[in-house]
Amino acid sequence: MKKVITYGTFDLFHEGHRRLLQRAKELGDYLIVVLSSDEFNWNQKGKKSYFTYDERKHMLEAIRYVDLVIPETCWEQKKSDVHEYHIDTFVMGDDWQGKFDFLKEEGVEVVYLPRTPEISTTQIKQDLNEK
Ligand code: C2G
Repeated sequence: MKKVITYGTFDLFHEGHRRLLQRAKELGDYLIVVLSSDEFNWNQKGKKSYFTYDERKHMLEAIRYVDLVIPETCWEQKKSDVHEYHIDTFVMGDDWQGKFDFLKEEGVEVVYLPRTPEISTTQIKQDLNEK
C-alpha cells in the first residue's frame, strides 16, 4: 500500500484544497492529511483560522480522498511523521517548492503540485468583505 502525506490549514475549504487532495490521493492508495492545529496556525503561521481544528478535521474526514487526519503542532514533525506512518510520498502545493526536499534523505518521494490559480482562503475573505 503506497502511503501519501500532506500538510496544511485547509480553512474555508475550497476547490484549490480539493484539487490538491485529489491529486495527492492519485499518487498512492492511502492519504494522510496533517492538519495545522489552532495554536500552530496562530503561533507559527500568524493566521487565525475561521473554523476550529475540530471543524476543519471533520470537514476533511468527510472527503473520500482522505484516509486519516492527524494534527500538525510544529514545523519539525515532518521528519518523524514520515517514519512513524511509513510514508512513500510527501506532497505539497508548489508555493512550497523546494522547502521540504530534506525529506528525500529520509527515503521519501517529495512532490510539489501546481497550485490552483485564482483561489485562496485570503481571497475568499476579501471577496466576502467587499459584498
Ligand atoms: N493549495 C493549492 N491551491 C490553492 C490553495 C492551496 O494547491 N489555490 C494547496 C497548498 O499549496 C497546500 C494545501 O493546498 O499544499 C493547503 O493549503 P493551506 O491550507 O494554505 O496550507 P499552508 O498554509 O500552505 O500550510 O507545514 C506545512 C503547512 O502546514 C502548509
